[in-house]
Amino acid sequence: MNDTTINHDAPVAVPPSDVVFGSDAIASVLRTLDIPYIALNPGASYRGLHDSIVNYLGNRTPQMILCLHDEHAVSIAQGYCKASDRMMAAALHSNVGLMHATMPIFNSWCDRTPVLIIGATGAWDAAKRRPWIEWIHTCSDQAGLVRNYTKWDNQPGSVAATTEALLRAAQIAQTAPRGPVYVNLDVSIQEQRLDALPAMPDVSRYPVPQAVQPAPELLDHAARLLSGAKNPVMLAGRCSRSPDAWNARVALAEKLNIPVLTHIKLAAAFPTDHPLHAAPPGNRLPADAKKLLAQADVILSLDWLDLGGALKQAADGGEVKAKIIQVSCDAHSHRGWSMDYHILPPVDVYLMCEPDAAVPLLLDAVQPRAATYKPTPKMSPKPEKDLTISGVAHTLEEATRGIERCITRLPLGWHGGYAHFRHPLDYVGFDGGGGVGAGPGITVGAALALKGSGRLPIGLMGDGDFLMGNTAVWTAAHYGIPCLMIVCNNRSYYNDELHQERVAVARGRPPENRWIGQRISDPDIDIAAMARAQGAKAIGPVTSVEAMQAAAKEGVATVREGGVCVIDARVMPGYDAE
Ligand SMILES: Cc1ncc(C[n+]2csc(CCOP(=O)(O)OP(=O)(O)O)c2C)c(N)n1
Ligand SMILES: [Mg+2]
Repeated sequence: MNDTTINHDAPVAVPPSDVVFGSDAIASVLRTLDIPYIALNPGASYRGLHDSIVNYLGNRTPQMILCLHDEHAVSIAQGYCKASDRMMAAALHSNVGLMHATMPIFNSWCDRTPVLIIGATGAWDAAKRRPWIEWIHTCSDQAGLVRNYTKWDNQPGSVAATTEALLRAAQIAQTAPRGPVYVNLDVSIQEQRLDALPAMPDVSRYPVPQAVQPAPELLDHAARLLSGAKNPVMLAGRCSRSPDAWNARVALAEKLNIPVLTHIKLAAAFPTDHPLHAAPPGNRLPADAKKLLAQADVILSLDWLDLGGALKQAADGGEVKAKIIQVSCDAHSHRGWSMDYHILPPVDVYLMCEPDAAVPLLLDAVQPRAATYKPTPKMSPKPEKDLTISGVAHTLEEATRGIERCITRLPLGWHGGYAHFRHPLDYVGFDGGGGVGAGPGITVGAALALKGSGRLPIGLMGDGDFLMGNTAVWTAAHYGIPCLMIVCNNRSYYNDELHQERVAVARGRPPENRWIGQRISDPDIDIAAMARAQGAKAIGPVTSVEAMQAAAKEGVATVREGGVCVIDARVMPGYDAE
């Protein structure tokens, strides 16, 4: 469990030579930036770079992670970053690979995840373009395909300009609010012969800037509001995976005796079994959470994903009276195309910085507050007669008791009370952009980051999600990246069955027809066979609670021994999530 290395596709020795090419310099910059891996599906538009990574760098730093779909390359990089706070690269073939990968780029954008995306194009100089293929794979403003959901893009015109572009891209991607960036490499710049390898930049002089600190007077104002509040509430939103930052949040909550809410779409931000954790997170605000917010006099939002939406739900047509303290620098990423900024919230004190920067300062500045909040009893999943998502959750709890785990994905029907998160790495949150098919890739990427940590990566995902992204399993099997995928297989795009039912009911039409165009049965898909075909251990179909108990145990044991395991859990359709 403690070996951090993955399988390495080792190149044969390359005879020493003084001859260097543009892409050798570009690959060397990636190494200088300490990019650990580059996930990719190959393409001739970056055959120069491909050769340089293999034959010039020996396929190390970055090491190639071969993917069977361009989408997985970006999802894996996103998952890696979610579990490590560390940037990874993905390479995409000219326009078509990029087209395939637009969805996970959008997911990464909404998830505020830095992914260094290396694109490529046929020669921009038309005189150098190979006939046909390089003409169809060259387009004006290729980055225009993804500009609306990347932080920055560039198509550098020389090797020197590429070096600068990569340094800038890495810096921008990792500056909060973080996000994907796109650098498009011209095939002829990659393949041009150089007289010598240019000097590598001193990357320490192009650092990611220090976190912005909140203005003292705003901090003081926020601290006074919180210290004097009668019914404050903390919304623990986007934050890093740092245990220190986690401990500071817990200490702040305890000093203020403030009830805390967390978000099911975001990574773990607060221990959910803490007496101050007020309600299990749901897709919508649970009733208890709405009540708390409606009665609050001060709300501290630590970069809550959708503060305006939470206030709207709590106000129920009226207006939330509380003073709002917003700690977020997310507005730096708000632009015209995507509405992923959600409803505009009213704010009384606005600390435009990351919560991780503000929380330790608030902890010092606030006065201890006497408890006014009475904890509510916490629920846990109960086994039912038929296998349900609740039953899967229950058996997984039993199979992982005493074992550190990282939940890399949750199915849509999951209830926030099914599992507790007690560490920042217990849960890495959703996909960001609601793009179905990312679950397997994100799981493999998170597992890559967690390899050797002793923490067991477990992705619980819908069958629709798994079926779109399932060939990421091969990448995990090939590189020896241990992870467990539990497919909560209701043989349906069930979320959308519910939509069809709602529409039919609203129109007075038969809801019985909701399954048409939604059910994935007749024939049932043998998900275990799909996993087995790619070299993973596969269990299922699992159709009873007893069989699921055994499957969960076997799956956990397989992954602890370094294997990849997929369980086809045939769950009854039905959602417990609010
Ligand atoms: C790329 C993409 N296609 C379609 C959708 C619409 N959609 C949202 S949820 C969903 C169903 C997903 O099915 P599954 O993963 O099996 O989960 P279930 O709804 O059955 O719980 C679909 C198709 C989407 N969000 N993303
Ligand atoms: Mg389903």
